[in-house]
Amino acid sequence: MPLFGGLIILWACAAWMSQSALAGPIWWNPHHVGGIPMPSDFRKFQLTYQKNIRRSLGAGNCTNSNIAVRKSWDEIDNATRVDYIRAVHCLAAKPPLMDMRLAPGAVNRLDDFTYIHINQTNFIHQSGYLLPWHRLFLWQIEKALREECGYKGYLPYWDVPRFSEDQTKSKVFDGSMTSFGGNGAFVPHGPRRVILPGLAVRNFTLPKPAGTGGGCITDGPFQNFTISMGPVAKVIIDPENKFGYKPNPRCLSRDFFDGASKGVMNWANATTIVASNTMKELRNNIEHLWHLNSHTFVGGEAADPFSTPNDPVFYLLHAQIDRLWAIWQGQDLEQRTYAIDGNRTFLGLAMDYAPDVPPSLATIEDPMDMGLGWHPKTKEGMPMTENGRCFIYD
Ligand SMILES: *[C@@H]1O[C@H](CO)[C@@H](O)[C@H](O)[C@H]1NC(C)=O
Ligand SMILES: *[C@@H]1O[C@H](CO)[C@@H](O)[C@H](O)[C@H]1NC(C)=O
Ligand SMILES: *[C@@H]1O[C@H](CO)[C@@H](O)[C@H](O)[C@H]1NC(C)=O
Ligand SMILES: *[C@@H]1O[C@H](CO)[C@@H](O)[C@H](O)[C@H]1NC(C)=O
Ligand SMILES: *[C@@H]1O[C@H](CO)[C@@H](O)[C@H](O)[C@H]1NC(C)=O
Ligand SMILES: *[C@@H]1O[C@H](CO)[C@@H](O)[C@H](O)[C@H]1NC(C)=O
Ligand SMILES: *[C@@H]1O[C@H](CO)[C@@H](O)[C@H](O)[C@H]1NC(C)=O
Ligand SMILES: [Cu+2]
Repeated sequence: MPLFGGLIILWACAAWMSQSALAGPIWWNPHHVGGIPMPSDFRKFQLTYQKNIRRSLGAGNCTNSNIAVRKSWDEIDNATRVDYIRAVHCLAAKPPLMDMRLAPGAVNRLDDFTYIHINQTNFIHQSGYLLPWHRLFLWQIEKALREECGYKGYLPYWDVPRFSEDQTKSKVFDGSMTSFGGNGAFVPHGPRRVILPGLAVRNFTLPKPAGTGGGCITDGPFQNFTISMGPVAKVIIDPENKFGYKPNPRCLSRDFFDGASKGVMNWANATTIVASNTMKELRNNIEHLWHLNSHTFVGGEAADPFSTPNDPVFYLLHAQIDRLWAIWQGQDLEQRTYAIDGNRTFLGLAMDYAPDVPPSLATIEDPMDMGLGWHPKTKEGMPMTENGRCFIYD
């Protein structure tokens, strides 16, 4: 049992195949990917999902020939990785579009994303909005990378289960200039409990296990990256800067914690997730077997439930979560696309700053706040090939 396996408090925030005939139209590179190959039981779910999505495409704008294929970072080509990293730096060099009076620490275009994630954290984790909100969030950054910074590919995902035994074997974290960099420098530290501000429960805390880093990352293209907002979840909350909106320029830190990956975010648990029978089961499995663990594994900035998008790997981490939901939905698009489960707030708790949000069950008609004035209904964030969305995961 991993250290945190029994905790009650949980925040929310492929290159192998046995039958080549199954490859279909999906791009596939069987070489040099490494890690633990996808087992056939998971592959079965993946193929059903891909087949059902492609069959569902009609004569609309999303077709079999223009559908975006979101691939594993380990399987895209080097040039696409270089281009993605370039585009992230490009957004980091652009001014924010948001009103900086809301958050003087929001200094670049990436911070527009981090800001709204902080602002919405207590509604979009451990709630019914977790999956649809993050789906639209990912779609927005993918669009910004492509339209504002000329990125030619689509959002990649971190192939977590393939590298569950040693994530540094993945090209996501191998420390090369085409990765997101590796662990943070080792800084001696123990486990801590941090307070999640805003919940109307006195000092609601989240445990943070001690990993093997803790300091600034020392390699890769984000080595000298400066982040500005946050941290938000802290041992002591400063009432003058409760949500970390003030500028706080600093390096990107990580704190790899193997206990959240090894024997946890493996193929068996990925399969348990996509094999869930109901939406309630799916959401519970995603939150407890995967979502918290993937943030906890990376640690440092990525483990702050509010300002976690400060770590550029956040988007690949959430693309994997979105992919697991997509595969589950794709087993039965008719029954599952709009399935929802969960409360309107974090664990149904009241918030000290939003007394008029009833902490009741979320519905697909509820509006969500995506930032910059966009308030789509929850149901808009659920399908993958409608409302301007058009993507499939390989
Ligand atoms: C990938 O691209 C980077 C940057 O251009 C280069 O340094 C590296 O050698 C390339 N790696 C491979 C495997 O081609
Ligand atoms: C989020 O932003 C709204 C204004 O758009 C503000 O009223 C609210 O207090 C903010 N919440 C947090 C947690 O920052
Ligand atoms: C970061 O800064 C150091 C010191 O100036 C430099 O040696 C290193 O190459 C920089 N790394 C990147 C990825 O720019
Ligand atoms: C909550 O945490 C603050 C420090 O951030 C501390 O001063 C206060 O005593 C704590 N309150 C309770 C009820 O534990
Ligand atoms: C799934 O993850 C849990 C920890 O969240 C772990 O205890 C369990 O052994 C894993 N299941 C499998 C089948 O590996
Ligand atoms: C939260 O949702 C559960 C069902 O998922 C429901 O039983 C409970 O009443 C809700 N809590 C609140 C405070 O509305
Ligand atoms: C579909 O394409 C048409 C023609 O290019 C365009 O006018 C319309 O806005 C598109 N609809 C969506 C939902 O993207
Ligand atoms: Cu989140």
